[in-house]
Amino acid sequence: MESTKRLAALRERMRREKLGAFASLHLPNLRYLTGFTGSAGLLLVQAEEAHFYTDGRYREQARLEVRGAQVHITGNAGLYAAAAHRLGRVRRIGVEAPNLTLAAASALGGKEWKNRLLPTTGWIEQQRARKTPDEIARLRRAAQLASGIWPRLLKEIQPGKSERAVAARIEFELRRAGGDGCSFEPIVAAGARGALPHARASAQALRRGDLVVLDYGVWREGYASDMTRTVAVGRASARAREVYRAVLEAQLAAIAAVRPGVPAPAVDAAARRVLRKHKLLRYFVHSTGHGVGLEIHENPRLGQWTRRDQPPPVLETGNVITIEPGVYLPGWGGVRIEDMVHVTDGGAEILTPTPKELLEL
Ligand SMILES: [Mn+2]
Repeated sequence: MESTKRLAALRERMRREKLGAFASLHLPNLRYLTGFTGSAGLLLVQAEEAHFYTDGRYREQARLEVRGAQVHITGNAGLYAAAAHRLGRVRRIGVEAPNLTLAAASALGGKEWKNRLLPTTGWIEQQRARKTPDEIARLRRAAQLASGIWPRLLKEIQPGKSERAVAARIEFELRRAGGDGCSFEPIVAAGARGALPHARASAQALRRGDLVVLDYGVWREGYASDMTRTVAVGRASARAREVYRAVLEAQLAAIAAVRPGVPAPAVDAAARRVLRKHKLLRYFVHSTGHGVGLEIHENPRLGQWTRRDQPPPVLETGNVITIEPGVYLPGWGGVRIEDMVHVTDGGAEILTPTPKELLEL
């Protein structure tokens, strides 16, 4: 049923843009539109019919999962050749420009591919940004699962333990709690390494007085979670507390700015305002957040908006986003605090139940 509605919305747009067909090959979009969870496929949508191409490995899986499209198993010639055959002389074929290689484009569109294929960006992703109640429920359960392992994780935060040991504990506990693995490689960054926003967990040992940034998430029922907390090993220094308070204040200000109809950059600006007041703005080197769903990073993006050719995204009821300001002081360390937030008619519902006061472990 979901797949029928989602395909109907795509077809409506195809009609408006006078497309003869639309080809999707981005796996999260395929899952969204048809339910297919495998690792290779191509969906060809036309006004009256839809065809799903995959290879022999997925014969049975596609039969069980795919809704709203006729399944075809392709031979050696590949997905594009099979779809090209079906397309015949159809013109104005919408393709997902960010996901289509030149090789695939010419296999799909033939010699005339430049004239036949119409590059599109974000058509399905825009639909995906607005979650259904079922998707919200899955995201809530994913966030709860990840938060559920937090108390066990804290036991691992001790002087002498390596960042890698903590990362391994995260992966283990997420699986054991019923997750389908990490939604991205966990970040565990202690001491000065905390100043690298995307540090990989290393062999470095935690030391007393370190701040440790822990950023992790889980896959559950197809949906990702994402959360970050920063804790102190032993007592935190006065400076650490000061920076922590400023980041928490920024995070709360950004959450308070979340409601339907608000441009996403306004939420980012709310976090920046607080950090500017604390003279920490120049150490905030990324955006305030991002949508999360079938992908760990998706629409809407919550950052500064510099484009003049199009308006910024506006938050809508049903968006699920992260709010994750951070401060990164080179040579000293970092603080980031991240929650998942559901945009509701009334404003914001925080999906991440883990408390946010500074823990000294
Ligand atoms: Mn995130």
